[in-house]
Amino acid sequence: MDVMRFKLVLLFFISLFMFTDCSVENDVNKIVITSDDYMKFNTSKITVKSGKLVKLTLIHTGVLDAKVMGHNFVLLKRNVDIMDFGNRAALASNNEYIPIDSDEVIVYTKMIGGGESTSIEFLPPEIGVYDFICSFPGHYAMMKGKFIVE
Ligand SMILES: [Cu+2]
Repeated sequence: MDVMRFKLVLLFFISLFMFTDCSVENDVNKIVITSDDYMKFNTSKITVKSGKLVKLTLIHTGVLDAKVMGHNFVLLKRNVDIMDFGNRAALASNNEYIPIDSDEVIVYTKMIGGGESTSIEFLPPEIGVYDFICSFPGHYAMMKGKFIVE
């Protein structure tokens, strides 16, 4: 292979790599949410682009154990009553605080304690506004927000 052809081939692969890298970034909704020992999420509004994979990471920046200050991220379907759901979730300690056989949840993370993090990937639901909460007993009152698909 002569030098010219080698350079062309090299250029081709470099551009391919750059293009791939770029498009991957643009095709993913990368979301990072933090939570703490004070029963709070760092945000009450998450906006994602329709049709693009969501990579959501939940971080617990506190030190308290999951048994006393556990947090998760639960994305609810539309028209789900948060208080009603939250009260039933509180009884489901043996199921990550998700009511067994519930069809009200789009997606949820596992329950984590201080110093831990967890990630999930999912395709967003159809365009609209949804509620997200932490379903640890009593937390939904403070730990909730809007998940907007646009
Ligand atoms: Cu919580």
